[in-house]
Amino acid sequence: ADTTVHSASAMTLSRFMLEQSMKNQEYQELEALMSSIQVACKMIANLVSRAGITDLTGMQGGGGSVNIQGEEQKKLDVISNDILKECLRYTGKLGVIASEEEDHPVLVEEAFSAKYVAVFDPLDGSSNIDAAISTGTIFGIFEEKEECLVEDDADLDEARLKCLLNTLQPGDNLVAAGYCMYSSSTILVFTMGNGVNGFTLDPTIGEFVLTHPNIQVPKRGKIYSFNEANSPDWDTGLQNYVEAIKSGKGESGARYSSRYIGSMVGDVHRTLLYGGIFGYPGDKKNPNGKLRLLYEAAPMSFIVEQAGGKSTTGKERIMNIHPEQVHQRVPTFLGSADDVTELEKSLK
Ligand code: AHM
Ligand code: MG
Repeated sequence: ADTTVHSASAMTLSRFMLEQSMKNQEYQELEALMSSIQVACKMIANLVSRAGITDLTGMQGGGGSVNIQGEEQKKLDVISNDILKECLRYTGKLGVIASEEEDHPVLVEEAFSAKYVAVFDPLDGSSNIDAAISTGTIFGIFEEKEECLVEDDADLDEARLKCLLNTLQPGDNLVAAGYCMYSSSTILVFTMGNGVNGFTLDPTIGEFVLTHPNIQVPKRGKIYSFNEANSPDWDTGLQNYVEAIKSGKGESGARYSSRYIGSMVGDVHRTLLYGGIFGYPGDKKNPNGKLRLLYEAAPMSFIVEQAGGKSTTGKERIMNIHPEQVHQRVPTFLGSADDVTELEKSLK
């Protein structure tokens, strides 16, 4: 049998973007952004895979370095943030970026009045790094609101402030979102609002190739993915829901399995492919849960909805929420449409 892999005919991410932008002019500028994001993801994938060898596991500065949310920063969190920032800066398309690892949104000076705003979590799930468990990069792209286009003679400080406010947009305004998962393979999944496609990094040619065209999340699954250790602090509606699905007393009658990595990208990726429900609920201690709206919950919600699934706080669509703060948290439930609808009923 011929075992040659004909990579020359593979749909690489670059070719995919080229074809998309030939069909639709609007994607032309996103092409440049996607091309720098894919480079950043390749660099981060490489660092993550060699972290144990190159002494990149462990804490930034030997420990003690914390981000604005009081979380300890890992060396790789900081490096991944720098890589993404640098790669995005030179596209000339971005005016502002907001990141989990930056206290405040950062203005990209090279392109003060560019068209897009990027939000990202450079290395989500980084508490898993030291054990070589999957992690990921999450990103979202908004268009800049008009007020940010700065005139030459404008008061720069005032203009700057207005520009920074551009990051506070609801998920519904996202023009693209995606994640790159660093696992047994490196997989980049993204949407530009016309479906969801997944690309696997082929290390033999250094290119992302289309392996998961038009991802559709199954209408119903059999897996739930929550940090169940927090369940004593959950509200009773949620406790009852999980009790029901694990004992076969839910709507589908199936007995669900539990899977939880503690890495949102991995848990959401599995939910997209196998179906079921992933969540980080609010609880007595943390009423808004843990996940950040702008660069975790909203981009993932866009992807899940584009794949035919649902995403909610339990009370409203996550994509509807207008952020008030860059690092604002939000209770998050997403996955198969029927599973999320069933959960919503029990929360009422
Ligand atoms: P991080 O951004 O600091 O890595 O935290 C986010 C991660 C998510 O990937 C994951 O869903 C969640 O934290 C897990 O939290 P917990 O350990 O409380 O279950
Ligand atoms: Mg994170």
